[in-house]
Amino acid sequence: MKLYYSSGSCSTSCHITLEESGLKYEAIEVDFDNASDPNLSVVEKRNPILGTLPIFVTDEGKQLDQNIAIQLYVADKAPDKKLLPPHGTVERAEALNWMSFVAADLHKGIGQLFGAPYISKDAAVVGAVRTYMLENANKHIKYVDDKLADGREYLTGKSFTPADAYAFVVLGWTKYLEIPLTPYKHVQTYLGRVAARPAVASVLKAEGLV
Ligand SMILES: N[C@@H](CCC(=O)N[C@@H](CS)C(=O)NCC(=O)O)C(=O)O
Repeated sequence: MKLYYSSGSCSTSCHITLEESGLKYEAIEVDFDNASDPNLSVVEKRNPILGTLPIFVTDEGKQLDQNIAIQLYVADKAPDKKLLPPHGTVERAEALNWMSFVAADLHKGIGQLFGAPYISKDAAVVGAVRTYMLENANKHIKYVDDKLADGREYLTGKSFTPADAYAFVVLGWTKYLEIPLTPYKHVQTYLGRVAARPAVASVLKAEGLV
């Protein structure tokens, strides 16, 4: 299995889930900030319209390019690691519910702030857009904080799932976007807990993020 990722982006969550799975894989960095990175041509060839990562290639040569699908595939390939509850259970549906929330709501709610400076050359417009986006981002962070307030260790309860890998990465963007997490004590504790997992620490190191 081969994962193309860019450091600290949502594709890092696939990297974490691969590392948590204990399966054999190859992780290849693509540096969007370096126009001469030869791996940029992989993105152009494999995902020409969207131009996004992750790009994941199975041992059979099939390609996946969506975080949820990649991580479900990896989790199912390593059943002994119990990264997801069994098929057909409501617990699995709950994990997918979280994956869906992170991909569709949290990722977009926080991630869109990276684009705010490019919306207009007019600083007042950028400021107004940022204010609007911040409100939306905070709403989604608060949703997570409220859920964690019941003392659960991970999003679905006691066990780490790929939803945690994905939420950890996306919530981590708040530091680059200058979104204070001070009002979100449970999220802060949660991020520390996930960061302390050996597989997560190892991926952060491999990607040069610590
Ligand atoms: N819907 C995709 C989203 C993928 C995505 O948005 N990737 C971003 C990084 S988080 C990307 O590669 N953006 C291109 C860039 O940074 O130039 C998924 O869930 O995998």
